[in-house]
Amino acid sequence: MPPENVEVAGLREHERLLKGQLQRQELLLQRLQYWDQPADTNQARVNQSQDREYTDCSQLFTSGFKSSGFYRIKSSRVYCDMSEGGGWTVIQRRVNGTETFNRSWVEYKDGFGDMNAESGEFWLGNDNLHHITAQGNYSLRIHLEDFEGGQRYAEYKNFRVADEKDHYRLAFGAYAGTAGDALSGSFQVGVSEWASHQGMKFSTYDRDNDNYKGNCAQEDEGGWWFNKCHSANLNGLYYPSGHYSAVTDNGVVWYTWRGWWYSLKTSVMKLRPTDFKIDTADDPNAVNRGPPS
Ligand SMILES: [Ca+2]
Repeated sequence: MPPENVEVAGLREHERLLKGQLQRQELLLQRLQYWDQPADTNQARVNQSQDREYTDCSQLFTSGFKSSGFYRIKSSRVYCDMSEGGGWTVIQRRVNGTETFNRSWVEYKDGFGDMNAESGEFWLGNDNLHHITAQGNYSLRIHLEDFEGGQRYAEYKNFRVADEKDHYRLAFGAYAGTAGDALSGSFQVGVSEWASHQGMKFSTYDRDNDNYKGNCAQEDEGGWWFNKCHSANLNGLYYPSGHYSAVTDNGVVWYTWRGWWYSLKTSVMKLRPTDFKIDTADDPNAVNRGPPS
């Protein structure tokens, strides 16, 4: 073999080795990305394109991912609720009290809870809330259930969470729904001054940013946008049955529906761009009506 051919053969061999290494590293990388995935929710994510960064669940929905489950958007793992028109990025879920929501500033910042089970309880994290809502105009939809089988919802336009420097300050716009506008505290004259959550900073037991001489997060046992202290606290203490008595109103509270002394069974908070267009053909909940025959 002439020397130049030996050199080419050597380079080819080297190329083959490198390609093999690359393939193995890619596989490893893929496995690392999915290592925390339970088998049953793997499907949606595995099929998710790796070369595209989704801004939220609404983009995934319009890209053809129509089943609820865990997905990846930007740098975080999220639960997408593809019901109720689809495209909802879930930011909070309480269903059975498995997870404690009385957590530190850092835990609320990064998020906590069960991000594996389909109905796990979690908080997506204040940094994530900020990053998602800084991308555009988002609506917040809150789904609530009591222990008697009742269901209500509250929706707010222009939901926005500031960054950590501004203590994850809350802003929201017009209300619509059936649960009442507890967030603004406008249900009763004179109440909003101390009960409104508009413009409030986030507080945790170890970071008191509220307007109260004491520490709302400590007394009410959860992190929230407390004022002095609240008319809604969906991160409060979970009680196994609705009515409760305590030194203070520390339950999972939505005042305008069940009052301060009833702790709700279910709370789900989720986000979607306000201008999201629901295509009824895409809506898995829509009743399919064929043309008259
Ligand atoms: Ca205080």
